[in-house]
Amino acid sequence: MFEQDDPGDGALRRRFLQTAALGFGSMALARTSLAAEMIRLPLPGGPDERRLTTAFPHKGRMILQRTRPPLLETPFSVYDKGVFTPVDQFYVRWHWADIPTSIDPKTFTVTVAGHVEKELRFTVFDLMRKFKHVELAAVNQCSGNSRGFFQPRVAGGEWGNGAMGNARWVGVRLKDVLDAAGVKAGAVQVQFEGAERPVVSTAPNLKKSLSVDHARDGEVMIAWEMNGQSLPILNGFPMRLVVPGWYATYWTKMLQHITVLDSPDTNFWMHPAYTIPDNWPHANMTPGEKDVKFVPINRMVPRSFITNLAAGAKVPGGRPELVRGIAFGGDTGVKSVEISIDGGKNWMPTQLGRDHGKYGFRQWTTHVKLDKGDQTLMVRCTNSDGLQQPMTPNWNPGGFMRNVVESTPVTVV
Ligand SMILES: Nc1nc2c(c(=O)[nH]1)N[C@H]1C(S)=C(S)[C@@H](COP(=O)(O)O)O[C@H]1N2
Ligand SMILES: [Mo]
Repeated sequence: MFEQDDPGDGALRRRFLQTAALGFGSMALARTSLAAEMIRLPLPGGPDERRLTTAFPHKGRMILQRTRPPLLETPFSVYDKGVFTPVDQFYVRWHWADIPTSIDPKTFTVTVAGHVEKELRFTVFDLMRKFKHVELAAVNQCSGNSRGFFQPRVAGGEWGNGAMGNARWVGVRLKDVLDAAGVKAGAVQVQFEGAERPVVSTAPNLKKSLSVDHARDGEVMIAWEMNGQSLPILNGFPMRLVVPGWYATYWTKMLQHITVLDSPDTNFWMHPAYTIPDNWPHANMTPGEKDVKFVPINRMVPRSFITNLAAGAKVPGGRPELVRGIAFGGDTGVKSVEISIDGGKNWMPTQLGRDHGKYGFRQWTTHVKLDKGDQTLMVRCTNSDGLQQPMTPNWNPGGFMRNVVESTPVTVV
């Protein structure tokens, strides 16, 4: 688990305030950078290159997908450095541009209201003091991660594969917080809302809901720390929801309102937004297909990637070459990761790295001996429920839940 001496509340509060004082709690408008540095990120239908930016507060070098509201993608080489994604290169996604630029954690509160015995209100320090701390490694992945690879192309942020990240999250159980408020009989869902607002007041604010049972499963948490740092403001300072195994649309940042509902949430962001064809794990349909039933997106599915070789890499042949990468099981752990060098006919096992918990990235390594010429490497993850990545890509109008076996073409010299 977490290699951290157990700081008392005072120490935790001091550390939190220290990182907050470094500026994590406030944000100037992105500095405009003049000379644009580019990175290759070829997508079917283009573009082949994207702009890199270092203009965002507390963020290092990121791929700029959109400035306002910010969409920042993690450059893929970052995933080769380790199983936990550096906080300053963790991807960023916001729906609405009116994001508070400065938050005082001593006064910012989250309220628990709705179908409860008593309404409660907590600062992040109240949560630290009143509830047991928990820690968990989990992958935060946007529903539309890899959307840019969808063919035919669909509307939305045209992400490459960098709208995902793995962190150790520290916080409190949502269950404990809900229990303190006392969920009344007849409650069906719990709704979450952050502190930002749409620029146009008629646009619907982002609200997402989980079933009461899910919200109280003891794993969903309100986190204030990722990978040993307080959350950067763009990742939800001072506190956010962590929903292990579920797509990040539910991971409400800058969490301000928790509302227990006694009837199902029918707001736009639950339906029709963020819905998938009702055939999990595929979330698949034919473009133009009629009468498809759509349901809210939910559990993640397994994925795996090569991280030390990019498409088009030149690899020496005739001797065993190291290939390594990351995988995750989705809503459960990784059982195995296999590699194929013959277009998916034969699969060979790889060695899995340390298990940091079933919801996190798992590193894998292997050696392959390749013949000279153009070759394609493929990796495939099977999760502990036996669910395996498919060989054909799915399609849906949202560009959600891509998890096809990825191919990496290389030239063996
Ligand atoms: N308050 C708030 N929380 C939010 C969102 C948002 O727009 N506002 N977007 C969600 C979506 S769709 C994603 S993919 C994740 C992104 O988390 P990150 O920016 O920390 O990587 O935040 C989720 N939580
Ligand atoms: Mo997302």
